[in-house]
Amino acid sequence: MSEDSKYVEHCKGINGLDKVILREVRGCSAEIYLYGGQVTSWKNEHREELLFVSSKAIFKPPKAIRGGITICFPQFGSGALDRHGFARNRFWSIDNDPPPFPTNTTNKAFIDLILKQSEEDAKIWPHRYEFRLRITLGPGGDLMLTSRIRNTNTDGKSFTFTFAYHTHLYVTDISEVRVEGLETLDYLDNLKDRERFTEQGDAITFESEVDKIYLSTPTKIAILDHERKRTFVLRKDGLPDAVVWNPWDKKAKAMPDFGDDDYMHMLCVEAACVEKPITLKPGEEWKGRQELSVVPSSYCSGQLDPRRALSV
Ligand code: TA6
Repeated sequence: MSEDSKYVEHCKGINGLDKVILREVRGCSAEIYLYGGQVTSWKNEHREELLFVSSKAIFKPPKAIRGGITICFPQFGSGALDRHGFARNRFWSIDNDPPPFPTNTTNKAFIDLILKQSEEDAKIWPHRYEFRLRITLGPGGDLMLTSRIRNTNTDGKSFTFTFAYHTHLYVTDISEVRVEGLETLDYLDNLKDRERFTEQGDAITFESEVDKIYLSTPTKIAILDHERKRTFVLRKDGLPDAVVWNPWDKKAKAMPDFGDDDYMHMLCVEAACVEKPITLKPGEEWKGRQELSVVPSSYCSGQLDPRRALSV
């Protein structure tokens, strides 16, 4: 087995869709479908799944795969285009000749994907673009996604977009999860016509449907899975906002590609750029990065130690 294929394997997944598997020496892994440029699995060295994919997810175009990390581009949420844009319903290609990567890295387990304007896109979004996505599994099992979007219009036109890494985290029991780092921030409530509110001062917990866009958040957010004594740390660059979503029971039942009880084991926390859309002139490039890592949670009389969670 060649050196590279020890870290990167090209294979077929569900319904024969092209898939890439990244592996690291300690046993961690990540799986990516070229359909949607979507990460659908991220496992730690104990082979435990860290991302949620719905028990009823459909792996068949044109439907988006429900779970993992969905790429929302060029539109987050509702708007002139279909919900969350078209990148999640397109077939991405392997980018065999990516421009030099901004950061010097020794990582071996990574894949470069590329999405360019298709005839289909041109009918609904008349802009030429190059979307390069590098997905890296670090030696420690961290999962990094770096997007580089360039305006390649030749007609001198700028284009504007919103963006999100629609990340579905697997949690043991949603009612035992806390999110640290979004306290006291302003947010737009998607359940109230994006009306603006200010979050409470304590960590966020969950007991009903939530669909909020937190504005201008810190670059580090912690998601504490009490049951599993595990903390997800989400770091982000170039993505000022963060979306938090759980459909709870009623919405879960209403979604055909979502199991009725799936809401108990998932929480979406999404590095995003929603409030202030990004505008690129021809030749300009935008970069947005999300890094996920897992640390053990430390306890003291049932209370998680937030300082520790956000200090890593
Ligand atoms: O990111 C949260 C959200 O925008 C929610 O409003 C919810 O609809 C979710 O995305 C799923 O959207 P989808 O279009 O995939 O059903």
